[in-house]
Amino acid sequence: MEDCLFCKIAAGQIPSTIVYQDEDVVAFKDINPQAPHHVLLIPRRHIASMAALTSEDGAILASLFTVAQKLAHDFKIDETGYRFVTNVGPDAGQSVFHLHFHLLGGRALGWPPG
Ligand code: D5M
Repeated sequence: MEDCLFCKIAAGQIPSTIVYQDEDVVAFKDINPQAPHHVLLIPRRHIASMAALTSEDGAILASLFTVAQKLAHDFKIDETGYRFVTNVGPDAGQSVFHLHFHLLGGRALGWPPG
């Protein structure tokens, strides 16, 4: 989608530190990390947020979760624990309107989140 920051990152038009990519999913380091390990996982295809998902999107969600599981293992945060979250809309603080999941780990994470 034109003028979408994460579409441009997925297309390689804006630099990022990519830690994983395949034909459907891209994972890159968050520019403002909130934990020792903080990466964003996105579908290459533009989906504005979780609120825009449909029953047709099961396969891409499975891919996102499977890649997150692999990265958590690679980062060795599966031994201690990690969080995999998506923000939806203003009250959750969503700032980029291309579906993305935050994978956070490497420190104890508080609950409830701020
Ligand atoms: O999270 C949006 C996240 O996107 C936020 O944690 C910063 C991150 N971000 C913004 N621009 C970039 C670039 N250019 N590279 C990497 N990460 C970026 P949200 O859940 O929408 O608040």
